[in-house]
Amino acid sequence: MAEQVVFDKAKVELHVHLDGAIRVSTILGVAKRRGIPLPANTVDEMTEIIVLKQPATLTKFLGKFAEYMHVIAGDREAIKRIAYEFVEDKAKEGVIYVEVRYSPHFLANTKVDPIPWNQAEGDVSPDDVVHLVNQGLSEGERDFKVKARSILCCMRHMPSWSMDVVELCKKYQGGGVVAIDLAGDESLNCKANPGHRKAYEEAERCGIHRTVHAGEVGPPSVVQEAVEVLKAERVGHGYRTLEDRDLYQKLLARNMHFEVCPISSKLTGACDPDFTKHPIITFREDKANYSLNTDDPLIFNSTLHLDYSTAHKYMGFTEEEFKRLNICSAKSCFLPEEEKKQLVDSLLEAYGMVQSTAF
Ligand code: PRH
Ligand code: ZN
Repeated sequence: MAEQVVFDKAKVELHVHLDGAIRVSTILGVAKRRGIPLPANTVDEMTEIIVLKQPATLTKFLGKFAEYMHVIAGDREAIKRIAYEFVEDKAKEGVIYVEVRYSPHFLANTKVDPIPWNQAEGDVSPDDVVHLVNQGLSEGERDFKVKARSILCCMRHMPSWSMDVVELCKKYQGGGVVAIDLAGDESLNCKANPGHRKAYEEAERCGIHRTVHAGEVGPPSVVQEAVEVLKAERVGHGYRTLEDRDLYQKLLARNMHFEVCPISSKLTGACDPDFTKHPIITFREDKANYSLNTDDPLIFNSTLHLDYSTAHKYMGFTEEEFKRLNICSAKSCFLPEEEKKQLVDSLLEAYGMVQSTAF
């Protein structure tokens, strides 16, 4: 999809999945090296298979990961490489700080129960995955001058993994992991299982930051549960919050951060495909705290520029609003306070908004 660059300034991205942001050329290259057959041999043909072109459902969208995850999962070199290349791709989009998320279990191939992609059992554990991703991200940071941190995802359909996920967050808290997330199919499995609840309690107890995919396709009650039970500090998507005025007002008053993903929300069927009716317009009018994000650029064949140009073209977003929402994003990121302050300052400087202290 060709896109126009409407905001060519420093940006912060808070909601993007590592396994939804892999280069098609890397999938093909790794498959060839590992001797894994794929239904296509060229980038164009493989793109055609992976990409969602028309609005579908969240369930159909989530099925797309199965087209290629078995190629990357369980391969040390590939896992590190996708993290490294991810940082390079973000640098090209003008991102200066990114929080990238993934499920350590989905990229492992040890006896994870059940083995996610039907691949052969091997010796790459979820812990190894986190270590490899951290390495790839930090080498990317060094080479491309983008600050990259990660968020580990629990999956709604696999509550038995959630305690492992929070333990990994604790273990790698100083190694680049900043938060826990709950992703997956909210349409099939709305209420957070006790396994997820326990993991989030432990996260809060240990000072691990918390975000939850909620109100993307699920009702406002899922958002309420995310905030009140799971103690989410940010909401992934959160569009359907608007259906409950009281809840929305309460979250506005608390300055809750919504991680908005416009292109994603159209193609997963989460929102009306008519962008002029998008919930982000209400968020903007109410001066809510939200970010603009890609979610899964591989599957949507998109870039962050496309999300920005869509907001500009169909929703009347201005440069001023782009600056405001990026400052909100920086203020809502999961970095330690001092680093967060530095990030906010670097945006203010990049936007020419620094108050001169010279007399
Ligand atoms: N909504 C819910 N789950 C999502 C989304 C979307 O924002 N995008 C990715 N995912 C899930 C996929 O199953 C992916 O494998 C997993 O999150 C971890 O990145
Ligand atoms: Zn997501």
